[in-house]
Amino acid sequence: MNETRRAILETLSEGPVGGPALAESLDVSRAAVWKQIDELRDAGFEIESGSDGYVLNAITEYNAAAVEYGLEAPFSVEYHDAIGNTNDRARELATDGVTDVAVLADEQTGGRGRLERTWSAPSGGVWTSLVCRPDISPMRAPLYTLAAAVATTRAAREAGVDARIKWPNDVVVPSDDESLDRPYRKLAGILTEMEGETDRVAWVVVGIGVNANIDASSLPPEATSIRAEADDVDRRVFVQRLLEEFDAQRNSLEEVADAWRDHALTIGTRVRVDRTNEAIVGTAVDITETGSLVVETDDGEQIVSAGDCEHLRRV
Ligand code: BT5
Repeated sequence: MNETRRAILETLSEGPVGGPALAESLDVSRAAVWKQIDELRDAGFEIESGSDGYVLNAITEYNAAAVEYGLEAPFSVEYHDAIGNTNDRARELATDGVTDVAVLADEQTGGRGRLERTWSAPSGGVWTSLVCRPDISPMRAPLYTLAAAVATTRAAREAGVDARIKWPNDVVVPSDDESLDRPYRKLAGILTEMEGETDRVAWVVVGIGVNANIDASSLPPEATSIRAEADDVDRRVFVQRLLEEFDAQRNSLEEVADAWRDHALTIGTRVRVDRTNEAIVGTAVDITETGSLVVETDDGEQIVSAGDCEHLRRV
Protein backbone atom coordinates (compact mmCIF):
# COMPACT_ATOMS: atom_id res chain seq x y z
CA MET A 1 0.00 0.00 0.00
CA ASN A 2 1.25 3.51 -0.76
CA GLU A 3 2.86 5.24 2.22
CA THR A 4 0.49 8.26 2.27
CA ARG A 5 -2.55 5.99 2.28
CA ARG A 6 -1.08 3.85 5.04
CA ALA A 7 -0.36 7.00 7.07
CA ILE A 8 -3.91 8.31 6.51
CA LEU A 9 -5.38 5.01 7.70
CA GLU A 10 -3.16 4.94 10.77
CA THR A 11 -4.25 8.45 11.68
CA LEU A 12 -7.94 7.65 11.06
CA SER A 13 -7.74 4.56 13.25
CA GLU A 14 -7.13 6.89 16.20
CA GLY A 15 -10.31 8.94 15.59
CA PRO A 16 -11.79 11.66 13.37
CA VAL A 17 -9.35 14.05 11.74
CA GLY A 18 -9.87 17.05 9.48
CA GLY A 19 -8.46 17.28 5.95
CA PRO A 20 -6.17 20.28 6.65
CA ALA A 21 -4.76 18.62 9.79
CA LEU A 22 -4.12 15.41 7.84
CA ALA A 23 -2.39 17.32 5.05
CA GLU A 24 -0.20 19.13 7.54
CA SER A 25 0.76 16.07 9.60
CA LEU A 26 1.65 14.10 6.47
CA ASP A 27 3.34 17.04 4.81
CA VAL A 28 1.32 16.71 1.58
CA SER A 29 -1.18 19.02 -0.16
CA ARG A 30 -4.89 18.96 0.72
CA ALA A 31 -5.57 17.88 -2.87
CA ALA A 32 -3.29 14.88 -2.30
CA VAL A 33 -5.27 13.95 0.82
CA TRP A 34 -8.59 14.13 -1.11
CA LYS A 35 -7.17 11.97 -3.89
CA GLN A 36 -5.96 9.32 -1.44
CA ILE A 37 -9.26 9.34 0.48
CA ASP A 38 -11.11 8.78 -2.81
CA GLU A 39 -8.86 5.88 -3.67
CA LEU A 40 -9.34 4.36 -0.22
CA ARG A 41 -13.11 4.63 -0.64
CA ASP A 42 -12.80 2.84 -3.99
CA ALA A 43 -10.83 0.09 -2.21
CA GLY A 44 -13.70 -0.54 0.21
CA PHE A 45 -12.82 1.70 3.15
CA GLU A 46 -16.03 3.44 4.24
CA ILE A 47 -14.69 6.89 5.10
CA GLU A 48 -17.29 9.51 6.02
CA SER A 49 -16.64 13.21 6.24
CA GLY A 50 -18.48 14.65 9.25
CA SER A 51 -18.23 17.86 11.23
CA ASP A 52 -15.15 16.53 13.13
CA GLY A 53 -13.42 15.53 9.91
CA TYR A 54 -12.91 12.16 8.27
CA VAL A 55 -14.07 9.02 10.13
CA LEU A 56 -13.31 5.39 9.16
CA ASN A 57 -16.57 3.48 9.67
CA ALA A 58 -16.03 0.07 8.17
CA ILE A 59 -13.98 -1.96 5.73
CA THR A 60 -16.27 -3.79 3.35
CA GLU A 61 -14.04 -5.08 0.59
CA TYR A 62 -11.73 -8.07 0.41
CA ASN A 63 -8.54 -6.94 -1.30
CA ALA A 64 -4.86 -6.17 -0.65
CA ALA A 65 -5.36 -2.79 1.06
CA ALA A 66 -8.15 -4.15 3.28
CA VAL A 67 -6.16 -7.20 4.42
CA GLU A 68 -2.99 -5.18 5.01
CA TYR A 69 -4.87 -2.64 7.15
CA GLY A 70 -4.37 -3.57 10.81
CA LEU A 71 -2.49 -6.77 9.90
CA GLU A 72 -0.05 -7.69 12.65
CA ALA A 73 2.29 -9.85 10.61
CA PRO A 74 5.01 -8.73 8.19
CA PHE A 75 3.31 -9.83 4.97
CA SER A 76 2.41 -7.67 2.02
CA VAL A 77 -0.60 -8.87 0.05
CA GLU A 78 -1.00 -9.32 -3.69
CA TYR A 79 -4.71 -9.77 -4.41
CA HIS A 80 -6.41 -11.19 -7.52
CA ASP A 81 -10.16 -11.48 -8.16
CA ALA A 82 -9.36 -14.58 -10.21
CA ILE A 83 -6.10 -16.37 -11.01
CA GLY A 84 -5.01 -19.79 -12.31
CA ASN A 85 -3.62 -20.62 -8.91
CA THR A 86 -1.85 -18.67 -6.21
CA ASN A 87 0.99 -21.21 -5.78
CA ASP A 88 2.22 -20.71 -9.35
CA ARG A 89 2.18 -16.92 -8.89
CA ALA A 90 3.96 -17.24 -5.52
CA ARG A 91 6.64 -19.45 -7.11
CA GLU A 92 7.27 -16.72 -9.72
CA LEU A 93 7.67 -14.15 -6.95
CA ALA A 94 9.94 -16.50 -4.99
CA THR A 95 12.13 -17.04 -8.05
CA ASP A 96 12.36 -13.25 -8.42
CA GLY A 97 13.80 -13.10 -4.90
CA VAL A 98 10.93 -11.56 -2.93
CA THR A 99 9.81 -12.74 0.48
CA ASP A 100 6.90 -12.40 2.90
CA VAL A 101 4.23 -11.86 0.28
CA ALA A 102 0.80 -13.44 0.54
CA VAL A 103 -0.72 -14.00 -2.89
CA LEU A 104 -4.48 -14.02 -2.32
CA ALA A 105 -7.37 -14.75 -4.66
CA ASP A 106 -11.15 -14.83 -4.49
CA GLU A 107 -11.26 -17.59 -7.10
CA GLN A 108 -8.77 -20.00 -8.68
CA THR A 109 -9.46 -21.44 -12.11
CA GLY A 110 -6.66 -24.03 -11.96
CA GLY A 111 -6.28 -24.90 -8.28
CA ARG A 112 -3.72 -27.62 -7.51
CA GLY A 113 -3.62 -30.26 -4.80
CA ARG A 114 -0.71 -32.58 -4.10
CA LEU A 115 0.48 -35.09 -6.73
CA GLU A 116 -1.17 -33.25 -9.64
CA ARG A 117 -4.63 -33.54 -8.14
CA THR A 118 -7.08 -30.73 -8.80
CA TRP A 119 -8.23 -28.41 -6.06
CA SER A 120 -11.67 -26.90 -6.44
CA ALA A 121 -11.52 -23.18 -5.61
CA PRO A 122 -14.69 -21.25 -6.43
CA SER A 123 -15.33 -17.62 -5.48
CA GLY A 124 -15.90 -17.13 -1.74
CA GLY A 125 -12.99 -19.24 -0.44
CA VAL A 126 -9.69 -18.23 1.07
CA TRP A 127 -7.01 -19.19 -1.43
CA THR A 128 -3.58 -17.94 -0.51
CA SER A 129 0.10 -18.78 -1.03
CA LEU A 130 2.78 -17.43 1.25
CA VAL A 131 6.28 -16.77 -0.07
CA CYS A 132 8.91 -17.32 2.64
CA ARG A 133 12.70 -17.46 2.59
CA PRO A 134 13.56 -19.08 5.90
CA ASP A 135 17.11 -19.74 6.97
CA ILE A 136 16.54 -23.45 7.68
CA SER A 137 17.70 -26.80 6.34
CA PRO A 138 15.34 -28.61 3.91
CA MET A 139 14.78 -31.26 6.58
CA ARG A 140 12.86 -28.71 8.65
CA ALA A 141 10.75 -27.41 5.76
CA PRO A 142 7.84 -29.79 6.62
CA LEU A 143 7.47 -27.74 9.81
CA TYR A 144 6.15 -24.95 7.60
CA THR A 145 3.30 -27.25 6.56
CA LEU A 146 2.58 -28.07 10.19
CA ALA A 147 2.69 -24.34 11.03
CA ALA A 148 0.14 -23.65 8.29
CA ALA A 149 -2.11 -26.46 9.53
CA VAL A 150 -2.01 -25.09 13.09
CA ALA A 151 -2.71 -21.54 11.87
CA THR A 152 -5.61 -22.65 9.65
CA THR A 153 -7.11 -24.75 12.41
CA ARG A 154 -6.93 -21.95 14.95
CA ALA A 155 -8.45 -19.40 12.56
CA ALA A 156 -11.27 -21.83 11.68
CA ARG A 157 -11.93 -22.63 15.34
CA GLU A 158 -12.21 -18.90 16.05
CA ALA A 159 -14.82 -18.82 13.27
CA GLY A 160 -16.86 -21.42 15.19
CA VAL A 161 -15.85 -24.59 13.33
CA ASP A 162 -14.74 -27.80 15.09
CA ALA A 163 -11.61 -27.91 12.95
CA ARG A 164 -8.94 -30.58 13.56
CA ILE A 165 -5.74 -31.56 11.80
CA LYS A 166 -5.40 -34.76 9.80
CA TRP A 167 -1.77 -35.68 9.14
CA PRO A 168 0.02 -34.13 7.44
CA ASN A 169 -1.75 -31.32 5.68
CA ASP A 170 -5.54 -31.47 5.90
CA VAL A 171 -7.85 -29.55 8.17
CA VAL A 172 -11.02 -31.56 8.68
CA VAL A 173 -14.21 -31.55 10.70
CA PRO A 174 -15.02 -34.89 12.42
CA SER A 175 -18.36 -36.39 11.37
CA ASP A 176 -20.54 -39.28 12.56
CA ASP A 177 -22.36 -39.43 9.23
CA GLU A 178 -22.17 -43.14 8.31
CA SER A 179 -22.84 -42.40 4.66
CA LEU A 180 -19.41 -40.82 4.34
CA ASP A 181 -16.48 -42.99 3.26
CA ARG A 182 -14.38 -41.38 5.97
CA PRO A 183 -15.27 -40.15 9.46
CA TYR A 184 -14.59 -36.50 8.62
CA ARG A 185 -15.16 -33.83 6.02
CA LYS A 186 -12.31 -31.80 4.54
CA LEU A 187 -12.38 -28.07 5.24
CA ALA A 188 -8.93 -27.01 4.07
CA GLY A 189 -5.80 -28.29 2.36
CA ILE A 190 -2.18 -27.18 2.26
CA LEU A 191 0.32 -27.50 -0.58
CA THR A 192 3.92 -26.69 0.34
CA GLU A 193 6.53 -26.36 -2.39
CA MET A 194 10.19 -25.47 -1.98
CA GLU A 195 13.52 -25.01 -3.65
CA GLY A 196 16.91 -25.29 -2.05
CA GLU A 197 20.23 -27.03 -1.75
CA THR A 198 21.20 -29.88 0.56
CA ASP A 199 21.80 -27.70 3.58
CA ARG A 200 19.72 -24.57 2.96
CA VAL A 201 16.27 -23.73 1.75
CA ALA A 202 16.11 -21.01 -0.93
CA TRP A 203 12.37 -20.46 -0.67
CA VAL A 204 9.22 -22.13 0.57
CA VAL A 205 5.75 -21.46 -0.84
CA VAL A 206 2.96 -22.48 1.50
CA GLY A 207 -0.38 -22.70 -0.31
CA ILE A 208 -3.42 -22.72 1.94
CA GLY A 209 -6.95 -23.31 0.68
CA VAL A 210 -9.89 -22.89 3.04
CA ASN A 211 -13.50 -23.45 2.00
CA ALA A 212 -14.87 -20.33 3.63
CA ASN A 213 -18.07 -18.70 2.31
CA ILE A 214 -19.03 -21.45 -0.12
CA ASP A 215 -22.05 -23.77 -0.24
CA ALA A 216 -21.05 -27.39 0.32
CA SER A 217 -22.95 -28.24 -2.88
CA SER A 218 -20.32 -26.29 -4.87
CA LEU A 219 -17.53 -28.44 -3.44
CA PRO A 220 -16.43 -32.04 -4.03
CA PRO A 221 -18.35 -34.71 -2.08
CA GLU A 222 -17.15 -35.13 1.51
CA ALA A 223 -15.86 -31.54 1.64
CA THR A 224 -17.27 -28.92 3.97
CA SER A 225 -17.01 -25.18 4.43
CA ILE A 226 -17.07 -22.59 7.18
CA ARG A 227 -20.47 -21.52 5.83
CA ALA A 228 -21.82 -25.09 6.13
CA GLU A 229 -20.38 -25.67 9.63
CA ALA A 230 -20.97 -22.26 11.23
CA ASP A 231 -21.69 -19.03 9.39
CA ASP A 232 -20.01 -16.82 6.79
CA VAL A 233 -16.81 -15.19 7.99
CA ASP A 234 -15.35 -11.78 7.30
CA ARG A 235 -12.59 -13.11 5.04
CA ARG A 236 -10.44 -10.03 5.63
CA VAL A 237 -10.31 -10.76 9.36
CA PHE A 238 -9.94 -14.51 8.76
CA VAL A 239 -6.89 -14.01 6.51
CA GLN A 240 -5.37 -11.62 9.03
CA ARG A 241 -5.75 -14.22 11.80
CA LEU A 242 -4.31 -16.90 9.51
CA LEU A 243 -1.25 -14.81 8.62
CA GLU A 244 -0.67 -13.67 12.19
CA GLU A 245 -0.89 -17.20 13.57
CA PHE A 246 1.32 -18.58 10.78
CA ASP A 247 3.89 -15.88 11.51
CA ALA A 248 3.85 -16.74 15.23
CA GLN A 249 4.31 -20.45 14.46
CA ARG A 250 7.18 -19.96 11.99
CA ASN A 251 8.95 -17.80 14.56
CA SER A 252 8.88 -20.60 17.12
CA LEU A 253 9.43 -23.65 14.93
CA GLU A 254 10.64 -25.70 17.90
CA GLU A 255 7.13 -25.49 19.37
CA VAL A 256 5.16 -26.23 16.20
CA ALA A 257 4.99 -30.00 16.72
CA ASP A 258 3.38 -29.50 20.15
CA ALA A 259 0.88 -26.97 18.82
CA TRP A 260 0.09 -29.45 16.03
CA ARG A 261 -0.44 -32.32 18.53
CA ASP A 262 -2.91 -30.11 20.45
CA HIS A 263 -5.22 -30.00 17.42
CA ALA A 264 -4.50 -33.39 15.85
CA LEU A 265 -7.34 -35.78 15.05
CA THR A 266 -4.90 -38.36 13.68
CA ILE A 267 -3.05 -39.21 16.91
CA GLY A 268 -4.62 -42.23 18.61
CA THR A 269 -6.52 -43.17 15.45
CA ARG A 270 -6.21 -46.28 13.27
CA VAL A 271 -4.82 -45.17 9.95
CA ARG A 272 -3.82 -46.40 6.56
CA VAL A 273 -0.97 -44.49 4.95
CA ASP A 274 -0.59 -45.10 1.23
CA ARG A 275 2.93 -44.73 -0.07
CA THR A 276 4.16 -45.31 -3.62
CA ASN A 277 4.69 -49.06 -3.23
CA GLU A 278 3.01 -50.02 0.00
CA ALA A 279 0.29 -49.27 2.50
CA ILE A 280 1.02 -49.02 6.20
CA VAL A 281 -1.85 -49.87 8.53
CA GLY A 282 -1.76 -49.32 12.28
CA THR A 283 -2.39 -46.84 15.03
CA ALA A 284 -0.91 -43.36 14.68
CA VAL A 285 0.81 -42.68 17.98
CA ASP A 286 2.76 -39.45 17.49
CA ILE A 287 4.67 -37.20 15.12
CA THR A 288 8.43 -36.69 15.21
CA GLU A 289 9.99 -33.28 15.77
CA THR A 290 10.15 -32.82 11.99
CA GLY A 291 6.56 -33.82 11.40
CA SER A 292 6.85 -37.48 10.30
CA LEU A 293 4.04 -39.77 11.47
CA VAL A 294 4.84 -42.57 13.93
CA VAL A 295 2.61 -45.59 13.28
CA GLU A 296 2.39 -48.60 15.59
CA THR A 297 1.90 -51.61 13.27
CA ASP A 298 1.75 -55.38 13.86
CA ASP A 299 5.39 -55.46 12.77
CA GLY A 300 6.50 -52.68 15.12
CA GLU A 301 6.82 -48.93 14.89
CA GLN A 302 7.17 -47.30 11.48
CA ILE A 303 8.02 -43.68 10.75
CA VAL A 304 6.40 -42.19 7.68
CA SER A 305 7.56 -38.86 6.29
CA ALA A 306 5.12 -38.59 3.36
CA GLY A 307 2.04 -40.28 1.97
CA ASP A 308 -1.74 -40.14 1.87
CA CYS A 309 -3.26 -40.90 5.24
CA GLU A 310 -6.80 -42.10 5.84
CA HIS A 311 -8.42 -42.54 9.20
CA LEU A 312 -10.15 -45.90 9.47
CA ARG A 313 -13.50 -46.33 11.14
CA ARG A 314 -13.50 -48.35 14.34
CA VAL A 315 -15.03 -51.79 13.88
C1 BT5 B 1 -4.45 -30.60 -0.83
O1 BT5 B 1 -4.11 -31.56 -1.73
O2 BT5 B 1 -5.23 -30.73 0.08
C2 BT5 B 1 -3.76 -29.27 -1.06
C3 BT5 B 1 -4.70 -28.16 -1.41
C4 BT5 B 1 -4.01 -26.83 -1.50
C5 BT5 B 1 -4.91 -25.74 -2.00
C6 BT5 B 1 -4.24 -24.40 -1.96
S1 BT5 B 1 -5.33 -23.11 -2.38
C7 BT5 B 1 -4.05 -22.00 -2.50
C8 BT5 B 1 -2.97 -22.74 -3.25
N1 BT5 B 1 -3.23 -22.72 -4.65
C9 BT5 B 1 -3.43 -23.95 -5.15
O3 BT5 B 1 -3.70 -24.20 -6.33
N2 BT5 B 1 -3.30 -24.85 -4.17
C10 BT5 B 1 -3.06 -24.23 -2.91
P1 BT5 B 1 -4.51 -33.09 -1.59
O4 BT5 B 1 -4.18 -33.58 -0.22
O5 BT5 B 1 -3.83 -33.74 -2.76
O6 BT5 B 1 -6.07 -33.12 -1.74
C11 BT5 B 1 -6.68 -32.97 -3.01
C12 BT5 B 1 -8.02 -33.72 -2.97
O7 BT5 B 1 -8.93 -33.02 -2.11
C13 BT5 B 1 -8.72 -33.77 -4.32
O8 BT5 B 1 -8.30 -34.92 -5.03
C14 BT5 B 1 -10.19 -33.84 -3.95
O9 BT5 B 1 -10.55 -35.16 -3.61
C15 BT5 B 1 -10.24 -33.04 -2.67
N3 BT5 B 1 -10.63 -31.63 -2.92
C16 BT5 B 1 -10.49 -30.86 -4.02
N4 BT5 B 1 -10.93 -29.63 -3.82
C17 BT5 B 1 -11.37 -29.58 -2.53
C18 BT5 B 1 -11.93 -28.57 -1.71
N5 BT5 B 1 -12.13 -27.32 -2.14
N6 BT5 B 1 -12.28 -28.92 -0.44
C19 BT5 B 1 -12.08 -30.16 0.04
N7 BT5 B 1 -11.55 -31.16 -0.69
C20 BT5 B 1 -11.19 -30.87 -1.95
